[in-house]
Amino acid sequence: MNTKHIITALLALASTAGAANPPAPCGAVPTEQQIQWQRMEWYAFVHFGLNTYTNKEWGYGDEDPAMFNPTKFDADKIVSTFKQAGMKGMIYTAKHHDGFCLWQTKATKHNISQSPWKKGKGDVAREFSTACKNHGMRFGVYLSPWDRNCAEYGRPGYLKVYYKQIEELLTKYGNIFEIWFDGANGGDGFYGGAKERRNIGKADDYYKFADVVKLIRKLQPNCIIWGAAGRGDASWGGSEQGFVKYPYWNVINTENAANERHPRTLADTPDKSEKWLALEADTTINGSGWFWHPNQEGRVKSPQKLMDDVYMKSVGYGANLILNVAANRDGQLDPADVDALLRFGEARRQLLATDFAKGAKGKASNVRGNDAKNFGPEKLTDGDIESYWCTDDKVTTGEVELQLKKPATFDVVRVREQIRLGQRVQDFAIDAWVDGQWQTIDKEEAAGKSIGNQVMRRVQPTTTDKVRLRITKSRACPCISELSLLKMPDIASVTAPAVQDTGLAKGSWTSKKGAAAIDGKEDTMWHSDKCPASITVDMGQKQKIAAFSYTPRQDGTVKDMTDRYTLEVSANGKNWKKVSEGEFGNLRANPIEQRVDFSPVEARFFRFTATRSIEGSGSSAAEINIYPAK
Ligand code: FUL
Repeated sequence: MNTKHIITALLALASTAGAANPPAPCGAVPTEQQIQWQRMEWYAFVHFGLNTYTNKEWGYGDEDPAMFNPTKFDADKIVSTFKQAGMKGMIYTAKHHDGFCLWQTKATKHNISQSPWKKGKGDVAREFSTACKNHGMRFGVYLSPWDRNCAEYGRPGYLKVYYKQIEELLTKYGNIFEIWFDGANGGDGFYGGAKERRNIGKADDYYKFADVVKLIRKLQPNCIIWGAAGRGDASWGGSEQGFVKYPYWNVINTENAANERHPRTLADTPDKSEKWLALEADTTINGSGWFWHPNQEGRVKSPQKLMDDVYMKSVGYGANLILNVAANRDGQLDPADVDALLRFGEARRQLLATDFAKGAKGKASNVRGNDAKNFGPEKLTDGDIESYWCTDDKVTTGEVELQLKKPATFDVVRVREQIRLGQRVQDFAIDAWVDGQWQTIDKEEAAGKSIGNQVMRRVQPTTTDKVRLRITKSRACPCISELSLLKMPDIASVTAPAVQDTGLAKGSWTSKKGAAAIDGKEDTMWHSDKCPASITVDMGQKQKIAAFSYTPRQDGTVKDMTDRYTLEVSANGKNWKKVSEGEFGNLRANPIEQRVDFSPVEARFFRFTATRSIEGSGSSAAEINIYPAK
């Protein structure tokens, strides 16, 4: 038998040995909603209300609604700026502590119907939620429990008002991905003219957060509840500067949930009172405060600071980041804030664009049940966040050596655990093969403690083709889903990308078969087993169009990936005219959005036909955009 035969025989043996079973979860695990939410990474906060006009951070509750008149407010423009920065959604302060509601509510008279804007018919929550829907962004609301306007605040009567507000926001504005209950409470206020101090005692008892959580679960089971005295799904990061403390643990003891300490601690052995409570770090891009202020010029955080002190210390430590970009009195974002946001967004995009470990071969000290197919070391580099390297149950330490395809230079190492199975790792180290020996490269303070959804460790700039991950302490067998090697761009030289034309808003488009290709989400796709295959889209109204773009499937597969097409248009859905046909090049190596221009034409309908696929006999498209004629 030569070596090849021995390997074939061993592989055959391994396959008859059967697949190993996945390990049991360890301790508290996240809900599906928490998992999806943690994968969002970051989104915007927009503080915009009467404080915008009074130059205050907290309104007393007697402010005049007549001040609110943002004549240039354009939700679409704001939301597309966030999208361009790479954010995944936004949360709007529908009611701040001053009690003024910026949607058409029946719960209190102190609302936007009293303002001159749009003759009292305006609804900021509605405009933001529609814009988010049109751009494939998620929408959430901030609803302050503390209400300095309501006469009943501090008494049981207020709860009816407050619950009604929750109900309205969660039933009239589509999917709400997160509801934010600020912790600031009690104290003095207008309270319907009483102008006194009201003390609510323990917030959890007064607001009855247990009931609030039940109500929200009933109305929108997928909504992440922030705050609510630790009864929700996520809580405060512990600073308003946008960082969390490391090591950061998702799993905490329920008794501590209401009064968390930061950094959190993790028990060596899981116990029944554990709860998965994710963290969100919050901060504002402009140093002048959460609301827009006339003196905010020159106070915006630089892209470098946003990367070093905010992003790397929130998302990089495993938490989510909510970054506030306030709208001004016209209802627009401050250009300096936007510039910093887009430059930071571009730097983040560049940081994450290339993973030098992708596809690297691996050797592990232990593989669960010797089942490399399901739990082998190469799961770390397959670009699939769900698959993971895992050891046998009793083995709680271990290492993986990765052999890169070619030497690379990197200075950030990202590691992810398969959090569906709990948070396990308590200590790890990252080494690189440099000058003929292994050197530990993670030199940060508290190097390599927690992992969770992800950690990004800054390491000394290293050039090598061999990297090693060592798990030195874990509550149970480690389940590591990814290891990535990234390079931080030179942020000072990153420029904001030219304002991207995102195409026509797609919120009111319809398509029988192709809904997933026009939903604004690249992680969903239209798929057909056949090729050629078509999708027809009704854009709702006739308009002059001059280009379209196609984004191929984004799930890492080339099977059934369409690379030849025809595009036809129609005014009535019956008579069709071909406006373009051709090939999308280089998709196998670089499956990105490709735009095709054609001669301007009036159309209400378009039909995209996939006429060839790179591999397989089916068709697919992650997203199709249409661009108006200029
Ligand atoms: C704080 C509030 O008091 C601030 O005004 C702001 O809304 C911030 C996000 O949370 O606790």
